[in-house]
Amino acid sequence: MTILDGKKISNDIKDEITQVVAQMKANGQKTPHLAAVIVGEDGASLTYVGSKVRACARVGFESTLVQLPESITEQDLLTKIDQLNNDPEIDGFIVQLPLPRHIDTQKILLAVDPKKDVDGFHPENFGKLALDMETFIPATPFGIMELLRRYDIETSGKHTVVIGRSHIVGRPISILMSRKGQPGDSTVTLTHSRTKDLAAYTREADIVISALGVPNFLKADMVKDGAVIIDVGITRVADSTAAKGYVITGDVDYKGVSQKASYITPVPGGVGPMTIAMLLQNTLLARQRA
Ligand code: BQF
Repeated sequence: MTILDGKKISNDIKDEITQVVAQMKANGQKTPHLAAVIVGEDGASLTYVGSKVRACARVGFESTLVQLPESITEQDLLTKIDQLNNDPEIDGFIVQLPLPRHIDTQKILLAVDPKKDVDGFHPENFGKLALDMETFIPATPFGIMELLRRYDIETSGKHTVVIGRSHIVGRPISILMSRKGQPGDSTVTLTHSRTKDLAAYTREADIVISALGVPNFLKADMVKDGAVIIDVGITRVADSTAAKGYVITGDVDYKGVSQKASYITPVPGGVGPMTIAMLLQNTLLARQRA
């Protein structure tokens, strides 16, 4: 069994980006600049944007954190997005999700200039992904593909079972794994909350990608020997013995499933850190395409 070390691979990618940025600066080119918009004070969201801003500093990018109150109106948020769209200094930006309930997320994502949409959530970019056109691949699916690529895991002709049909992970990764190429060329089954006898699918899977958000959902008796296991779950589970009062728990019962897996991502330190690295990669691409 090989642990897919997302922490290490994400550091390799950040080192590679650091080198490219240093060269850009030496050539007198503009430094990539990412902006992150956060609405409200959700603890997990603040942690995530904090990681993104720190990662920018680490590779030599400029970054701007736009913190807006929970009470902001949809119109005022749209105005802020318009400013970022039209700011030549900003190469790419993200709107940290989830947004407060009084704001229509679809309307906000539609307002982001697709050329600066480094999360790849704009419908134009999602459509391009489905059609094999140049786009920004959403960071989490992009990170999963990069892990498979860097560990040289065979995906061609394999049966990949995805659990979860979210717009951010399940749906795009199912498209990417079925596209031509390596990684890709997989036969993909997309399962979800209405799937009957889900274990019948996962037991037949060569590759399982779980993006469900139910701690320890996938048990050893639900996977076949030698399967590749990608755990995208990151649920905070209360734990009074932990320093922060919670532990981050994946969808996979790691202890049991790792006994059968050929490759498996840990949580934390698997897909999560790759997400941050690929956001930086997309920001670099936005600068290079501008
Ligand atoms: C790790 C996210 C759900 C909803 C909105 C490293 C991250 C997480 C885990 C991280 C995530 C999840 C992010 C680990 C960004 C991934 O070591 O396991 C990094 O920062 N993520 C987000 O921005 O929004 C989310 C999950």
